[in-house]
Amino acid sequence: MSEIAGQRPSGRGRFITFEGGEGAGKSTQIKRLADRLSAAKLRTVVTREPGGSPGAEIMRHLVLSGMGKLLGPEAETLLFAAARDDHVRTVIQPALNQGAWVLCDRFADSTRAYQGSLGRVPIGLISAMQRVTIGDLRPDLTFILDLPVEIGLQRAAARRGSGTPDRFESEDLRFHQGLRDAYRKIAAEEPARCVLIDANADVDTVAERIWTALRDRLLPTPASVVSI
Ligand code: T5A
Repeated sequence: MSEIAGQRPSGRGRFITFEGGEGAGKSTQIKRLADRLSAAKLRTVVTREPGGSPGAEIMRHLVLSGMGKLLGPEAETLLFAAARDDHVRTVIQPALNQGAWVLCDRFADSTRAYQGSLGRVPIGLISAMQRVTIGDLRPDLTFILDLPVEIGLQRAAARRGSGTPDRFESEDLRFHQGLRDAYRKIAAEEPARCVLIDANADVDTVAERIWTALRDRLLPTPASVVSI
């Protein structure tokens, strides 16, 4: 039987976030990791932002439709913050309190990169909103999936088919290059929390890179892994 010793069922679980530009492969890799953790008998909760709770999914609809953009960068950032507040209170924190491993597709780094670096919303305002929405909550580990923007956009377009690009997919190439730079900067500034993953490879190879990093960071002693 596959099993990982050292799980803390009565303590706080683990909070792992996935970040990156459009079409980087976050959803694909979260599913892979969730399957692997579940096979190792760890309770996992997969969620996403914007969204992840009924209230936050309403906000998701607003921002991805482009309605938030019409209100201006600060107001659009407030919509993301309101969604995060509901998501953290009703989904993420309760799951962590029950010892689950929470895998979240985007979190606060998305606000820093999209609204902060690219949207020019002052970092002081973003930090103030963050104090309200997430308090002391920080991911134990953040995977930043990195790949050339053209490849990510091609993947996103192929998946979308004849559908319309959303609010952020519609931005120009310079925006997406800036986004990639912003994420690389976050990874460089916070190496204890963030791992930059080269996502320009096939799904299995990227999944293995993520698994290796997770094992090194969160399951540090070989003795803690009984068999996987
Ligand atoms: N946002 C979000 C903000 O501006 N501020 C915030 O605070 C927050 C939280 C959310 C948008 O909101 C913005 C950022 C976003 O623009 P979304 O619809 O949730 O939008 O979309 P994204 O999070 O951007 O995610 P995507 O759906 O674009 O891409 P993923 O999840 O990174 O990629 P995935 O796994 O769906 O893969 C895309 C396609 O590529 C294929 C997949 O099969 C799929 O078809 N693929 C690969 N192909 C080849 N090789 C690989 N290794 C592949 N991996 C996946």
